[in-house]
Amino acid sequence: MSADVSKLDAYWMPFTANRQFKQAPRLLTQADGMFFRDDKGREVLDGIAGLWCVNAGHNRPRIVQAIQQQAAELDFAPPFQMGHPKAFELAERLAALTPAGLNRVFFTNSGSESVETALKMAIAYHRVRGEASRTRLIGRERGYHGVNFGGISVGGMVANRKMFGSLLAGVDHIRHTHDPARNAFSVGIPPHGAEFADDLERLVQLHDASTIAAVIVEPVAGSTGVLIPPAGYLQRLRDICDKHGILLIFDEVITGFGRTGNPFGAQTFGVTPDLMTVAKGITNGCVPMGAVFAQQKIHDAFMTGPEHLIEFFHGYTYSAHPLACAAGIATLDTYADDNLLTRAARMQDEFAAALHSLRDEPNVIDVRNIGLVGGVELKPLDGQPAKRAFNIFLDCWEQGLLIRTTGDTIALSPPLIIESSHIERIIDTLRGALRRAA
Ligand code: PXG
Ligand code: PLP
Repeated sequence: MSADVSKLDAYWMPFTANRQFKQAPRLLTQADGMFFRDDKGREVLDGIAGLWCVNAGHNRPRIVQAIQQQAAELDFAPPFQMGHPKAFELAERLAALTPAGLNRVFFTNSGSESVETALKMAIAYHRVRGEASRTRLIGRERGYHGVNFGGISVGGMVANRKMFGSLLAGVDHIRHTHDPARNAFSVGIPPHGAEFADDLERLVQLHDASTIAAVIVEPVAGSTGVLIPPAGYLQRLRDICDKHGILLIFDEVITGFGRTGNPFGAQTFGVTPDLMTVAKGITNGCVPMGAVFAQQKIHDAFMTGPEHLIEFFHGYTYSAHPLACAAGIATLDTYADDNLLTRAARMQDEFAAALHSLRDEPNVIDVRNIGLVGGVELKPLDGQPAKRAFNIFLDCWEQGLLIRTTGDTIALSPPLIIESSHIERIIDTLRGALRRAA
C-alpha cells in the first residue's frame, strides 16, 4: 500500500525532528503481530511495541472485532452523570488485576491525563480529610510524567520543562537513581542506591510533611533512558511516605500491563502505591485510554456531603469512551488468552543475556534490563549529544528494525509476544548498527 506523501507540511509532528523527518519520511502503513510494514512494502520488526503500548502485538483479532462491533452499537455515551455497561465491566476487570486495595478506577485518555488526574486527586484527598495544607507535589529528577503542566512540573526532563515558563508552584524533586559508577552493566535490579530514597526525608525536613501531598515516581523510568530502581529503593520511599502521611503515586504508564513480568511494576517490586497511573497497554495501544487506580480509602474520603452533588470536579469528555472500553475488555481477554501479563518474566533471562552480549560493542557504556525492557547507553559523540544514538536509530530503520532513543540511550520494549527468533534479530541488527557507527 503506498500513501500520498507529496504533502507533508501541514502536520506538525509531536516529539519529532520535523525537518529531518520530512526530508526522508518514515511512514508506517500496516501492522501485524511483531511487525510493521512501511509505505514501500518493507517489513519492520517492532522493537518497542509501538511506543511501549502494543503489548499483545499488532492487529489482535479479538480487539479489532470488539472495536468494530462497539462503533456500530454505541459510538458515544456522555460520561458525566451517565454511564454505559462496558465502563463498569472494564473497571471491575482492572480492579481484579491491580495490587491489593487499588480497586477504584478513574478513566482518562492518555498517560498525561492520568498524571494530572492523580495529582489533583492527591491534593483534593488531603483537603477533603481536613489537611488542606498538604498541597506540595514531589517528583524526581529525570522523571517523565507526560507533557501537561502538572506532569512537566513534577517531571525532571530538562528539555521538556525549560521552554515552558514557571510551571506549577510548590513542586520539588528528589534526586534520580542513575548511578553508573556503581551499577553499570547490572543484570536486572541494580544493587546500589536504596539510600537515594532518603532524599525524600531531606525534603520533608525542608518543607515539613504538613505541606506535602504526594510523591510521584515511575517504578522503572522509561522515557528518560530506562532507569531500573535499585534494590530496596521503592520500599524505602514507601516507608518514608507512610511515616509522614504522604501519598505515593506510581506512574505505571510504561510498566503497567505486563512489561516487567507481572501485571504491574508494583507487583514486580513488591511495593503498593496509594495511586497508580496507567495508559498505553490498557487498550494495547489501539484506542487512546488511560486510568488512575486509587486505593479505596482515597475514593471513600470523597464520598461525603449531599448525595446529589458531584464529589470530584474532574473528568474528560472522552473518559470511559465506549470504543476504548470495548478495546480494553478485549485487550484483557487477549492478555489472558496468551498469558501475556507474566510472559516478560519467562522471557527476561533470555532477553537479558542477548542484550548484555552487546556490552563489549563499540561505545556501549551501560546495559540495563528488567522484564522486557532494555536500555543500551552509548558514549555521546563529542559536542553532539543524542547524535550517535539517533544515527543508530536511522540505521536500524534501514535494516528493518524499529527502536527508540532518548539522549544517547537506546530503549527496547518489544511486544510481550516476542519469540527467541525476534530477540536474535533485534540484537543482531543492533550489533551491526553499533559496529557501523564506531
Ligand atoms: N507517564 C509515563 C511514565 C510515561 O512513560 C506518560 C506518562 C504520558 O503518556 P501519554 O499517553 O500522554 O504520552 C508516559 C508516556 C519514549 C516515550 O520516549 C515514552 C512515552 C511517551 C512518548 C515517548 O519512549 N511515555
Ligand atoms: N475546551 C473547551 C472549550 C471545552 O468545552 C472542553 C470540554 O467541554 C474542553 C476544552 C475539554 O475537553 P476534554 O473534555 O475533551 O478534555
